[in-house]
Amino acid sequence: MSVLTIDREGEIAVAILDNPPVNAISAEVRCALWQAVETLDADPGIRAVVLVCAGRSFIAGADVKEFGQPPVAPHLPDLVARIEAAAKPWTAAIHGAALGGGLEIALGCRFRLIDAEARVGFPEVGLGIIPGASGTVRTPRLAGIEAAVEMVTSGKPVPAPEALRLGLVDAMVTGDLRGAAVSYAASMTCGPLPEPVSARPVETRPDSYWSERRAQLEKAGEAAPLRALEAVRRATEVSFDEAMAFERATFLALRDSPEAAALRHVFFAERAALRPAALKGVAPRGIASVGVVGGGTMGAGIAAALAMAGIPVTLIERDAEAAARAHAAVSRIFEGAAARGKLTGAEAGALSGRLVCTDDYAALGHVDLAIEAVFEDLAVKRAVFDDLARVCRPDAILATNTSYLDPRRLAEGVPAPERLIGLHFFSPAHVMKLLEIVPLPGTAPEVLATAFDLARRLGKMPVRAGICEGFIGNRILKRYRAAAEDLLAEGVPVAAVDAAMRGFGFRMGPFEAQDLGGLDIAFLQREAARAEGRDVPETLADILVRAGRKGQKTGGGWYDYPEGGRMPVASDAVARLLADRIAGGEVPAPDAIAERLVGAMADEGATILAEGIADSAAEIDLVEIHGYGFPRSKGGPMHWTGRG
Ligand code: T1G
Repeated sequence: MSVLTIDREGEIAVAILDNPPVNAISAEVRCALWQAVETLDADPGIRAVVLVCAGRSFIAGADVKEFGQPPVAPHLPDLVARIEAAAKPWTAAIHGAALGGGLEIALGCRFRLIDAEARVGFPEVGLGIIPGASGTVRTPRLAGIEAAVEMVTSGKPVPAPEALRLGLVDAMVTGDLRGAAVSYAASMTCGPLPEPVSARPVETRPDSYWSERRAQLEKAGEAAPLRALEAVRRATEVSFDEAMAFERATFLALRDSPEAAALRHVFFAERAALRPAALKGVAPRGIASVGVVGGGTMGAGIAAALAMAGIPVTLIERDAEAAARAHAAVSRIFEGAAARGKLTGAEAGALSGRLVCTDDYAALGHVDLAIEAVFEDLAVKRAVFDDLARVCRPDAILATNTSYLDPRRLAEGVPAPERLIGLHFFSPAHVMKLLEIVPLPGTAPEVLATAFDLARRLGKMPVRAGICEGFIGNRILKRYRAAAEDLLAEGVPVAAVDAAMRGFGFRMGPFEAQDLGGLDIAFLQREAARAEGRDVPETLADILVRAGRKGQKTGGGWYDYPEGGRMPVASDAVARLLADRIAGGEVPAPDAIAERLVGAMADEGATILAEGIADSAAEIDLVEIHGYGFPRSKGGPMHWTGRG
């Protein structure tokens, strides 16, 4: 079936693009559109053309799957120019989203209509590239320089009303978009046509404008937005054709960069993770209400995430006072979301009003799913599961949020084990996207499918993890920290390790992160394992914790924090405490330090993969990106070391 069919409504041709799932611009689509321009230009019975798309959306951009191959003619910039120069003017009818090359094709049309619910944008920087078919050159001519800079450097889509206000589109439609576009094309092509966008003038801005915007973008440390800014600036300072040549050269150079390859890897990995092939055809259960046991940091965050996704929540605490504290904690999360503009004040108030916090377990009698998020202790969690088995419906799914315990031990004796599952949220649970989903040996496929469906509703990034200590993420974290301590033992200063990992793209290095979170958390887990008789070698962190150095909260950990502040300084005390564990040695270059630590993460990832704890290297990358701050533009440890 052709990707493009032509209907006729009187003298108006309606070109219907149908390239599921999102009308991406493949080579076939480019050829079909080019041929349509030629054919319709030569058709004496046609006065104008309307371009509509079948399916859920207008064109979502160039076909990212083609990026690894040499570009094939007709190239998109040439197609956009061909549409713009068509003898029969084209009108784009945008529904869903017109993104990247899709918006560029629309800008090549003489008119643009948009459905009121649709959005337009240039997400290219999210793929480590910039618009490559006139987005940085036509947009400033149509919507002005400030709007063009914001769109191409942020990658954020613009809703229909804003697109209309900016002049990106000519009319906004509610209802029959195709009919409105045909009428619009028929009426607007009776008289003189507006100038093609490429022929319109563009303003200029002083150097100070560009240097201010550059300074803002440099803080984020990503290359593509800076290159996009350059391209828009060039569009205001040289001819249209020169600007197009600069944009195209910049796009092609970035498209072949390691960062762009990494971001494409993540793009496809995320989509595959949200809909795992193993669950194809397995219908999830509906989750209409959820119980959360435990109103501490994790429980409150989980309850907030559920409530903000529109799922009624009942939170259980041990007594009325603790329940009230939990209600206040969750309400503060809603208020914080409102302060950041993610909710209105009224929405935050309504969510708080609907949240049920109680010490009465019977309140969980109706829930479809109950999640325990109590203290990380086997006996405490086992008791909660016993209570849940007693009060919840016999078919209610029971989940544990444990991060280190073996879910099989928690589930011993719980009736209907097929409904048990691990849902490992990351703190703060209403912010962190990663959700490790840990099925038990007897977990029913529909329960697993329900967990993935819940993750999608929460806007989380779900990854199936097998049962082992630390599942995927915390197991790699342990290896990462051990490798960092090995560098210390070789004489590399704490600050040099942290600086190297910040330079690689992490927000914090391994030592400063431990100081922030507290060294004692992992210390207590090692001590518990030792108490069970397991062989857990002493770590350098153990020495610090035993000396009372637990991190920022005790005024010192790997660093000192003088005057109770949060500014780290190198610690003589640490040097003394570890003196007999640290040999002298030369300090490797930052890249070598990063290579060593990322390599250690990837080595552990390879073992995790071999053991079947993870289903793919790409999912290990997603765990590290969405749970541990691995820089997205490096693709994850497996991708970056060539194992992804
Ligand atoms: N190319 C190829 N496949 C794509 C695609 C694309 N651009 N966009 C989506 N898909 C696939 C996706 O892999 C998934 O496949 C299915 O479509 C549904 O996607 C020259 C150079 C459009 C908002 O970056 O943001 O144009 O897993 O699950 O949640 O200047 O997809 O089903 O096999 O995300 O409804 C710029 C990327 C490209 C847009 C829809 N465009 N896509 O979201 O569905 S570069 C983008 C999205 C460019 C020009 C430059 C979203 C969506 P599968 P989905 P969704």
